[in-house]
Amino acid sequence: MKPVLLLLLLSIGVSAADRPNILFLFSDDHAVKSISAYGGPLAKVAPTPHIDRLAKEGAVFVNSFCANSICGPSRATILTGKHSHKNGFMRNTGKGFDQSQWTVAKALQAGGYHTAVIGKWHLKTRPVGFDHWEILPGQGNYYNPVFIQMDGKGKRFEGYATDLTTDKAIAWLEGRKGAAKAKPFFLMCQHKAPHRTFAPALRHLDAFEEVTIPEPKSLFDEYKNRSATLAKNEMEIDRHFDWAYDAKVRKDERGTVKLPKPDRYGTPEYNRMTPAQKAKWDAHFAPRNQAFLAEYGTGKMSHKEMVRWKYRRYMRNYLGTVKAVDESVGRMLKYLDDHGLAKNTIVIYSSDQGFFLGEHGWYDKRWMFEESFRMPFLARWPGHIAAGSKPTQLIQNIDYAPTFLEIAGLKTPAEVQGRSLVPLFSGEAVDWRESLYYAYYELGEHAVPQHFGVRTARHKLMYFPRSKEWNLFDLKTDPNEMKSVHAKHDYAKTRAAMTKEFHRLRKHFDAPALPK
Ligand code: SGN
Ligand code: CA
Repeated sequence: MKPVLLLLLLSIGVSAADRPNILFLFSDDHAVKSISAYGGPLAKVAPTPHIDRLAKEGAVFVNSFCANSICGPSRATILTGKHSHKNGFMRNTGKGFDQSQWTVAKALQAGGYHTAVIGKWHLKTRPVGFDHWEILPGQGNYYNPVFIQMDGKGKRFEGYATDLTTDKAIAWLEGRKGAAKAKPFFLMCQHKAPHRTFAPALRHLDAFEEVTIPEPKSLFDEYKNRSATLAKNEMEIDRHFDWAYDAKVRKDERGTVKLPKPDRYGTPEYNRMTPAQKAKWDAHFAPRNQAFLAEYGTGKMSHKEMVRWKYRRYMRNYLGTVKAVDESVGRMLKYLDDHGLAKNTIVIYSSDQGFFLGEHGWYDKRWMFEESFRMPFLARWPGHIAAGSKPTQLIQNIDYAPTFLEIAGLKTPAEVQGRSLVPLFSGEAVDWRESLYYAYYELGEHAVPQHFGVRTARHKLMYFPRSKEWNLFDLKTDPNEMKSVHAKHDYAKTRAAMTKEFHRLRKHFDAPALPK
């Protein structure tokens, strides 16, 4: 909305309070594959009915991506509408987010919104631009977590992080009073789940025991025909998924059975639990671990069977954590319904990046491959977003800030690099971008190299500076990205066009020189 229009509305009696509320529901590492509204093999096995409600009553953006597939950088991009090299938060390690810069939270607050962030923050420096905040320190914990209060002190709460984050978000809405309540709200409700260590609420430990978990085609990827850096990764379910920390087989449960590596991190989440919580945990895991250990101990379990067992254990826990996130979305939507807020609130569900659920043999994210490059993005805004629509445009987290601002009737500064998604809400054709820029800058965690790239509707070009390798994927003929066609004669034209587009985007976004 233009300021003139806003003035006009105000003069005819539409108060600023009539501006829509913005409820941003967010999670950490939630792969689109584990949201049933996105379809796919897990949709039947592990439905997410509450998140799906947003798709039914609003839109599911089927081509939504991040700019840099890692936690802090994605969050910094959301707040600033800019690529990592412009907001300065290029990797999780480092000084922390520079809070002196422009953010959408500051703009909304200054523009008359009542603002809050609750849950995972992960930007190191304290939130600015929020009237209220209560955040997890760093990665936070699943069980009996500490939340940092506005006085800077940590306070421990008994319970499960996803439930507590939801309780606190609802309590903040419930506690809005007086002049603050007269304002529209901007609430970021941000979960730790389903991030590592993939620890479900105790009530969900059994939730996926009886279902058959489908296996991705590339679970036993041998990393041929692509950058040599793939084989050097340290995020395989086989070689890196920790037995105690990730797979939940504690050392003290193993008797004489010796498990292969790795076994590095112990059981910090289990150690946080109360005796009653531990008893519930053990009632679920102990018999299953004993059955596995007995079988493994016979020496007859093949290596592949063992990897498959780890994969299923990983998935059941991951999907278990998603179930509580889905319930949280349900509770938030019910709160809006019960308080007459549904109509004038835009609700968005998203997550900081995607995640590998066994594809290429992996857990974790970082790579520009589809599973971790994609971000869920669902939005409901009655009367404004066509119900049941599935926009196919290429969107990215640089677009969220300008979207919030347009919804709020506020101006987007020229320095913002994303575009408002509001024109896509009607479901009609609009003139839109045809490519996305990607940049990953971390320096070696999980042994993923820095890489940069461009994606169009059909192709993806990736550049790995350290090894000076280029990979090109044809997503139509090779949706699982198993073979680079960069050196193929048939792709000479595409290769030239994609390379040109890569450099055009780098110039457009004023990206720094590529590392040598
Ligand atoms: C932690 C995890 C990693 C994960 C990073 C980044 N290890 O370091 O597996 O890749 O976070 O995740 S853990 O032992 O602490 O769980 S991010 O979501 O914060 O970017
Ligand atoms: Ca994350």
